Amino acid sequence: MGLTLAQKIIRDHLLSGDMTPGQEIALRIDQTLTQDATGTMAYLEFEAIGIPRVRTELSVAYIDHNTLQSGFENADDHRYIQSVAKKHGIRFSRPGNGICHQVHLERFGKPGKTLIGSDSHTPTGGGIGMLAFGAGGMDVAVAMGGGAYYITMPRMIKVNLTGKLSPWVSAKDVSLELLRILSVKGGVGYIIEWGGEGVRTLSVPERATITNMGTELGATTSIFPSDDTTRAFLAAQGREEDYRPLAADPDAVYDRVIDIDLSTLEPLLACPHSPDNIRSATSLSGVKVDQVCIGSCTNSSLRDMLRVAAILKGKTIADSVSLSVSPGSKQVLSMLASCGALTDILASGARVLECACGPCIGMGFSPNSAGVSLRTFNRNFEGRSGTKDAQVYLVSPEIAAASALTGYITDPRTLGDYPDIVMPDAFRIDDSAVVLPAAEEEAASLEVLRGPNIKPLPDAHPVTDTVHGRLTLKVGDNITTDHIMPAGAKILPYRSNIPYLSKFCFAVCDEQFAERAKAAGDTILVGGSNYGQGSSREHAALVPLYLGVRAVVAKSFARIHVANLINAGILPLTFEDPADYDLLREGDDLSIEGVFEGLQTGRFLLMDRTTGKTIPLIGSFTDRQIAMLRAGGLLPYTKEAQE
Ligand code: MIC
Ligand code: SF4
Repeated sequence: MGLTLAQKIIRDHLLSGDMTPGQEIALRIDQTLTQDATGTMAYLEFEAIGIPRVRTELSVAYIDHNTLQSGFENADDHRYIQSVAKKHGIRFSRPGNGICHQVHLERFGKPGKTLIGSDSHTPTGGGIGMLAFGAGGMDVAVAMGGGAYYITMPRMIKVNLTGKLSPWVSAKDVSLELLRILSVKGGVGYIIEWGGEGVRTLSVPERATITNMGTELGATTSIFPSDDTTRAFLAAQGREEDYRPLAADPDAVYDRVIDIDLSTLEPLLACPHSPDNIRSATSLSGVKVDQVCIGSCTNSSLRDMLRVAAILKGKTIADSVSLSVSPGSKQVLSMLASCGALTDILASGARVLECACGPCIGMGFSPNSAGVSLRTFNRNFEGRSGTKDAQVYLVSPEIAAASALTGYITDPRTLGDYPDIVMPDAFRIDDSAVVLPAAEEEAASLEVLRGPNIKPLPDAHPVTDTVHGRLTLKVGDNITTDHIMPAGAKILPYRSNIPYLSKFCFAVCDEQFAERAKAAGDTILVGGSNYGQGSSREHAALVPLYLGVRAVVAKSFARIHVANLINAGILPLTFEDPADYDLLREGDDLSIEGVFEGLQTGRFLLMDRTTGKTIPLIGSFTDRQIAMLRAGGLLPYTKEAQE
């Protein structure tokens, strides 16, 4: 029986476990990346492990999320990351060099390699045929130290592409179409492999848009084959030697096959407040727009920016619209400048922002009150833009530019001819913003520069035989990490200061939560299905740990978040019967007894001491996870293993 492309890369990197879906497997990791908002924590953890030099083929530390430096906190964190990178063998991509996923694709990604990154959109690398995963900072720290990355062996979905995209329809619409079909939960437990003859019609940046948005499906990762298009992209980046042809075996077996005929797709939008709330541009045309943002790791490639420039050329945006354009990298920005496209963008009335995440993570450019914001980004969760009542729609660069011109949601096909763009044969290569690490002999004497914003990690709390706590918060389905631990300009500078961050925990759902949890001592949280979807931020586990959360009981969990909970030593359990969720009320006094035995059998009993009800729970853990929970998380576990 043949193998899928992902299975082949897994086989080549398998350190332990068997490749049966549902079993835990350990993978050798070739490359890692971090960004600043999760990086400080990841490097503090790496330092705590105590390995002097990274053992990966390549590790890169990017600064792209918080580049405002509105106080010393952020500048100190950047300096800390730069100094830690220099000492421990990590490349440092300076602020301004671009968004981690875009730069990594351009300069470092290699077909057939494994990559983990402390950012949930690391699967962007799948656009170039990498097997790339988003992970918590601790997992990245362990991988930098040469340790394995553990995942549950996923099932395989093949998306079989036929046909060719029509004018004005682009890769973003392919992603949105798959979100329409599968929903934000539909990819959980799967790797999504893109195949079929339609793949040939998509460039590498278009493929990367699609693998980037696979994260929104909850998928473990997404991947495209590596073919002549990949070779041409790498050659244009001056690194054809990194090319390797890769494809699934012709007789590979998939658990599910989804057919998409590219020629039938139309321009789509994801409506507030979920990436799977899909409607067509035609059906929404005429909705008044206040703000348009173009950029983010989803749609900030040269191809996207040239397209936007061509649509805006010679025109002016509507008076009532505020338009931002953030090119994904220094390479993209400098090429836009040299070909004149930047002038077309500026002349239209757009504000050109730095090559960084910017508005995507609420770092400025929040919409006006109840504003309608069209964004070429990947997430439109409530409050993420920085404005609580904003109506955020996710769109392609084509819809974004067309709507900025008219002031209303516009089906771009109504603009007439699709403007042609010419992609260059060679990209402008200038890696001067990537600072190289020190040589090994010099590294030992280098000092790591720490500022006062860096506070110690919360104390580990090994799981006890009886886990007792108050139900201080009960939340519904699809709770995102943006609910658990919001980001944005006011909070992001404190990513290395857990005590300060804790004030904002769950504030989107309930502003009193942090105070209540602290007063309660220990907490057991209750959630609905897909709890913890979205980002990889381990702060969504570490901050609850700090506030006394000892267990989370939910209908189901998102992949990266459940790993982060275990890494933090918090017990994640699910209801045996999801209907039992309704039996629990906020304020109840809960306890789970016989936890040690439960960890072995996979069965637990939740006692509601307030109502006297007992509720069966399940949780199946590997020996490694049990040891981690009993040690109080991945860090104490790794340290114990080293002793
Ligand atoms: C996001 O898009 O939500 C982020 C900000 O990039 C996060 C990482 C973080 O919270 O720092 C992600 O996607 O993992
Ligand atoms: Fe940055 Fe937004 Fe991409 Fe996250 S989704 S990495 S915040 S651009």
